[in-house]
This record gives sequence, C-alpha cells and structure tokens, in this order.
Amino acid sequence: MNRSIDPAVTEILAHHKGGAQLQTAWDRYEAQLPQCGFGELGVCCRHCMQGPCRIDPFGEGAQRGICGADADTIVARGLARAVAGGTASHSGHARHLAHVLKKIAAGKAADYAITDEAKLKAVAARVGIATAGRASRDIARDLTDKALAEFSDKDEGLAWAATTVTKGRLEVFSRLGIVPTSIDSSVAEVMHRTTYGVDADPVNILLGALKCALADYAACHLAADLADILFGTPQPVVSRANLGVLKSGAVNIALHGHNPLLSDIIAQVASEPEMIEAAKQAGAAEGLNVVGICCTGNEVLMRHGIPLATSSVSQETAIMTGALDALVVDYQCIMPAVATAAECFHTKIITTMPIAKMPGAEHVEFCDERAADCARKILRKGIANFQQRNADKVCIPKHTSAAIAGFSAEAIIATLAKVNSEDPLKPLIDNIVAGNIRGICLFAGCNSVKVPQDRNYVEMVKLLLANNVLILATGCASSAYARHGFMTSEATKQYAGTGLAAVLTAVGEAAGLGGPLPPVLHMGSCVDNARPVDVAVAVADKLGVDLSQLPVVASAPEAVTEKAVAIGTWAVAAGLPVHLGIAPPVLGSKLVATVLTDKIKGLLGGYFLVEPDPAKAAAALLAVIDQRRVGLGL
Ligand code: BF8
Ligand code: SF4
Repeated sequence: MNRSIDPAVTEILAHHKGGAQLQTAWDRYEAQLPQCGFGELGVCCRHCMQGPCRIDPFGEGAQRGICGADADTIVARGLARAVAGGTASHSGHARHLAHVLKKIAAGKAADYAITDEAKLKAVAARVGIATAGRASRDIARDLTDKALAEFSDKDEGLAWAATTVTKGRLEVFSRLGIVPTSIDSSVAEVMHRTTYGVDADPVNILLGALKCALADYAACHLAADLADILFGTPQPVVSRANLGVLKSGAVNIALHGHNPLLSDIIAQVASEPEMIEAAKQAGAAEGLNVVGICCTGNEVLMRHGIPLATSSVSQETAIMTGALDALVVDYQCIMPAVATAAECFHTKIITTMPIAKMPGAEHVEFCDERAADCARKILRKGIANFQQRNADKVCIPKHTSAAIAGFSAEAIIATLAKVNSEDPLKPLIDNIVAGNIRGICLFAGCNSVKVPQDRNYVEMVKLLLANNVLILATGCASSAYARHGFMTSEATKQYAGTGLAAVLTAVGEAAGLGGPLPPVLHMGSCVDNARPVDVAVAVADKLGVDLSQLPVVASAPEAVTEKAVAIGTWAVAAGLPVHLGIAPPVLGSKLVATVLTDKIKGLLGGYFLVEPDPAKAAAALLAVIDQRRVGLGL
C-alpha cells in the first residue's frame, strides 16, 4: 500500500520499516482491514442499550433496529451526531478564546493583550457594538459578552452567523427553519433529537444537522475573529514546511493541536534570550527550534512564520526522526499513538488541557492567568530532555519547501488594494468575469490513511490550476500544499494556466512581492474556513448575487474528522458544491445519500459531490464552475 506521496514521510517510514515495536497509523489501519461494512455504510446504531442494531444492506436480514428505526433514520442520526461532535470541538475552542478576552477586559490574564485594535473595532462594529471614542478594554468587554451570549439560547439568532453571510443566505436559512438560536443548544438539540425514540424522520434530522452546522460556522468565525484580536490578523509571511525543518543541532519543540492560546504564547516566549541560552547550555548549539503540526502549526506559521513540520496523519513521523525533544499538545487531532511512538524515542509528550490528557504523557496544566510562566516551564522541560536524545536514532529527512502563508481576508483585500486602492475587489471580479480566473476552489480538511497522504490534494490542484482556478487552502490541506511547494511564486510559474498566472503576476508585482502571488493561498487553520467565506460574501454582495451563484467550490479530498463533517455541511448550507474524496458513512441510506448529493441542491444551492478519483473530481468541479459561470451570464 502506498502510504504517502510526501517525500519526507516516505523516507522516514522506509527508514523504520520492520521496526517490531514501532507502528504508525498506516500499520494500525492495515490491522483493522477489512473494516466493518456496517460501520462504513453508517447502518449500525448504539444509541440505546438494546442495541447494537444493524441493518442488512443487502435487504436479506434485519431491515429495522429493535425500536423500529430503519437505515434512513440510523444513517441520518449518525451524520447529525458527527456534525454535533465537530461543532462541540470548534465551539469549545472559540469559547476558550472568549473567556481569555473576558479576562483581558477585566485586567486579568496579563500575558495576553488586545494585539489588533483595528480588528477588535471592526468585529465589534459588525455585531452592533458602539466603538466611537471608547477604550479598547470597554469594547472588548462588550464584545466578550456578545460572544459568550452566542452559546446560550436567545431569540434573535447568532450574531456571528447573521452578520457574516449574504442576505439571500439568511432568507434561505429562515425559510428552512435552520437558524440556530445558540451554539450550545444546537449541539444539545442534535443529541436530544437523535437519542432513543425522538426524531425518526431522516429529512427532519438532516435539517437539524444543517442547523447545528450553522452553529459550527458561527463558532469557527468567532474563533478566527477572537484569535486575530488577541494575536494579530495574519499577513503574508515566508517560512518552510516539512520534516526537514527539524534541526539536529537545536532543541526541537513541536506545537500540535489547535488553539493559539497555548501555541502563540510559546512562540513568543521561545524567542526570549534566556530560553535560547538555556537551550545552548543544554548542548544545542543552534538553540531552540519551535515547529508546528496540524492547525495550531498553521496558526503560528501565519502569525510568526514558525515552520510547519507535518500534518495530522503523519504526526508520529515527527517523533520518528528521533530529533523531537518535546511534543506540546492542547486539543483535537492528537492521536493517542504519539505517546506509544515516544516510548521508542526520547520525545517528551506534554499535555496541557484538563480535557485532553493521555496515558504516557506528562501533564503541565496550562493556565491563562500565568500563560507565559506555563509556556516557559513547558519549554524548559523540552530543553532538559534534549540531553536524552540518542544521536544514533536521529534521522531527519532533508525535504522542506518554502511556503508563503498568512492570507487572511484582510491580507487578500490589502494585496488587491495595491492594484486598485479605491475598489480592491474590482481586479478580482474583473478577472473572474474575463475568465482569467475561471473560478475559485477552497481545499479544506485532513489527510486520511484511506488514500496515499496528499495524493488527492496534489493531483487535483495541478489540474485545477492548469485550468485557471485560484486555490484557497486551510487546515491539513494547507499543510499539504505548503509541504509540496504550491505556496511559492515559482509554483505559479510551474502550475498556473496562462490567465491565472498573468493575474497572480500582476498582483504580486503591484504588491511589491518581487514575483507572482502563490497559486494556492494559505488561509489558515480549520476554524479559519470562515475567512474564505468573508471573501466570497464580499464578492457576492458586490455583484448583487448570492453565494450559491458564484463559481466557487470546495473540496475535502482526504477528510477524516467530525469537525470536517461539520465544516463540509455548513459549506453546503452556504451554497457551495462540496467535493468529498472519501465517502462518509451515509451510503447505507439511499434516501440520505440522495438528499445530500441531489435534493438539497434545490433548497440550498450547495450539495455534496463524492468522487474518489482525483482526476474525475477535478473535472467535475470544473464542470460545476462552468455551469455557475453560465448561470451568471459569463
Ligand atoms: O482542524 S484538517 S486532521 S488538524 S480536523 Fe485535524 Fe482535519 Fe487536520 Fe485541524 Ni482540521
Ligand atoms: Fe437499536 Fe433503536 Fe436502540 Fe439504535 S436506538 S440501538 S436502532 S433499539
């Protein structure tokens, strides 16, 4: 089985081949094969203790669970619960940021600050908070109250959803009765309606899933906004990506997980002279080398230029270099397997959050009020562990690629403003109209063991770029493109079609980059999927159309998590055709599969498109883009 097309991952896996103790996600996947067919189709249910119940997909055995639920109900309930899981995760992340902003406004949490006052004012104004002549701290206090109110039931709906989408979308959501009244109640409602003997109507359950997904959207937007206020709105920054960013002569510390509350403070503290000196004292001539993994890696890459080591599915390979002195984690997408992998090397796994501990790891509870001290304590543990490193076990693949990251919506608009300061969106819209930019595709989501790591991303993007589709990327998708060299000026010359290359070159030169803009714009982590929506909404509003009419598509060609399910679902609600390269567990219900891939189109404009073959998927997305262009008269 081809496990990865990433050269660094391939090298490290080959280096450790045959190691009896050392297993990776790919080994454990093979040990699981064949995976349960009922589970794959989504037709098993454990929602009560009379179960588990399962439906025979061939129609010969049981067609109903003990309570009478059929395949349609069971599949819809399973999908809705996945959306609720994703929403709980993103909103936990957002809530954590809101609590810290509240502490800042109250004069506590002294290690954090309001870094981006302009963003604070812009977000506050957007959600209806007065800003003129007011102190930042007062605005922040009101903003936090408003943010925390998003989590508890209220009549008027979610401010972070209502103020960030088109009018047309809001009308569609109201018509379908899927406007969430709060983030927490949306999650709770899905859990309620999918528990034993509540909602048995599959279509009604799917509407509940859509409502919850819109709460997820609000949570993602809230998280991205608050992170910008606390740590700064990302601006283009040049860095490097892949395992070669680890250094044999430095103390290597990887930040893994999601919330910048932990990683940004560590990134700040790591540049303190005492920390660098401590690393040198420990014998590391090159000092301290902080790198990122997964979405928190994207956060510190975008704001500090910290290099990105690898993505989620290959997180164990960072440990397998034998050169990682500490892996510092907060929450989400951290495989418990990292502790097992660390047993074969010297890496210290440090957990930091009360809700995310792990056998085999050392727990250093992260405390918002003493964030910098906690960060220093964590770094010192990594530095002390450098002396445990066994030089004979060190194997750092040389591969790295340059990557320009940090394309927040604000950064994109500012770059376009260099071409037309009066009307920054005009160059983008004019080039879409002229066909130089045929359409835009957002790549999002994870890497899965079910396809060779990055294969779908790389094959699809080459085809789309050659056909003048501008690419936006977030999450592990952005990691894939960073590691494979798609986030450079050279990539524009190598991969972009003539029209797209001309636009990117003109914009890059006007912006003083000394070369073209990269053809794949790194827009951040998974919660940052709200950022491309901001750009799309601005374009739609300017054109006077709805999101469902734009030649904009999305793809999660290697998706894994419940968070990805939630994002994919709200992207459909936003009116986007959303490609999935791996079928989600819904194929056991023809009704659910048909609603998601077809019927939903008439209601929302968006829909799912499942295509495992990357070439066919790219062709399908191009066809959709062209249909939408025709719809706009282009
Ligand atoms: O939130 S893309 S594997 S790291 S879930 Fe996780 Fe998927 Fe990566 Fe970030 Ni997003
Ligand atoms: Fe079986 Fe119904 Fe219980 Fe699910 S809820 S386990 S289908 S009896």
